[in-house]
Amino acid sequence: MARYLITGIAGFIGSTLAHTLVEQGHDVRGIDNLSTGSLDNLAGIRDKIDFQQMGLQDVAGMKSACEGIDFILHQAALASVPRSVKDPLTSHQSNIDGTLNLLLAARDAKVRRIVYAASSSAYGDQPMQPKQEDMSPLPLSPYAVQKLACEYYIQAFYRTYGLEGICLRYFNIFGPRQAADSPYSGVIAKFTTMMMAGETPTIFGDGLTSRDFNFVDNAVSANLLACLAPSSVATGRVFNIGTGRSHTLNEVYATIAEQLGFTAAPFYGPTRAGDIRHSLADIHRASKELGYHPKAHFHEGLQKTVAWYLAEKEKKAASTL
Ligand code: UD2
Repeated sequence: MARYLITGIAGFIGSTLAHTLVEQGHDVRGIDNLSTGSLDNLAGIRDKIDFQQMGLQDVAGMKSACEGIDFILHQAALASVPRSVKDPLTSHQSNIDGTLNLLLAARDAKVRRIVYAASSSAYGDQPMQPKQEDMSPLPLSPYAVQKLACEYYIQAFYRTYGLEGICLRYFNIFGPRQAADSPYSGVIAKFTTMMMAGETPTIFGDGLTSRDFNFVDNAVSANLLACLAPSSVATGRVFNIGTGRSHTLNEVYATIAEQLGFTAAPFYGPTRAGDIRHSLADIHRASKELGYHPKAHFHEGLQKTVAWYLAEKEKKAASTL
């Protein structure tokens, strides 16, 4: 039985990882500053994990959090491209300085391996599709720079201190528990909850912008595989964690609308600053070296996601009766 530290455990992906690891009987410690995460996401497992409310900037806290840990699944970040465009300094401090604190603590505590939630935003508007890991990165937004910088830190910590690391470049992960209550929420969470409230979402751009939307269960499996991978691939290597298929925003809108019986046409607004036009993963490296095979497909994932938001709404309505 391995001991895991999940950073950002109260967030969308961190909490999904925690539920899976607890089900599998592992020892789970988690930290979160609850700035964007919520303890509601840990309902049902709160008493089975060692949770501490702290941020990555807490140097002494990082030290104690890393003690006795085998694997760190580093999910904590101030996510969102537009948030980083609006306030680059705050996201820099959280994403880069925070990660460096964690890496120093992990090195000193002799943690076996860190698995890092990197981002497909690193590719920027590279014209070639699908995106392959050995393409030169071309980050457009501060968020993309921050996520890429931490990949380099992970590589440097392997080369200089021998700390094993794997960088998983997530391609637009979606699913249950993704926060929907912020202007920076992911597009699927936002569209679903808006339509459920009878509000018409706005598509930024012409609707032909595309993303490799990947259901959260696939990201969870990638993390678990990354922990099991041989040391020869834990040298700071980068892996695309997508599906190999992309969908336009028009398609996303239409699919969610159909599931909810929402009939209004979308509003269209200006393109968002820092946005990439098309994003599609080549997943051959992850498949060959990690054994990653995304089992959950877009439509099935979207159905589960919409069903989850509907059930949450019912739960909330019942609790206020
Ligand atoms: C980026 C990364 C993703 C992850 C994420 C974390 C890329 C390709 N992907 O996601 O891997 O790191 O950041 O935050 O860089 N949109 C609308 N209407 C809305 C909201 C969004 O049209 O109300 C559009 C948005 O302009 C974009 C697309 O939906 O074109 C997806 O936006 P998002 O914020 O869900 O994710 P994105 O692509 O910035």
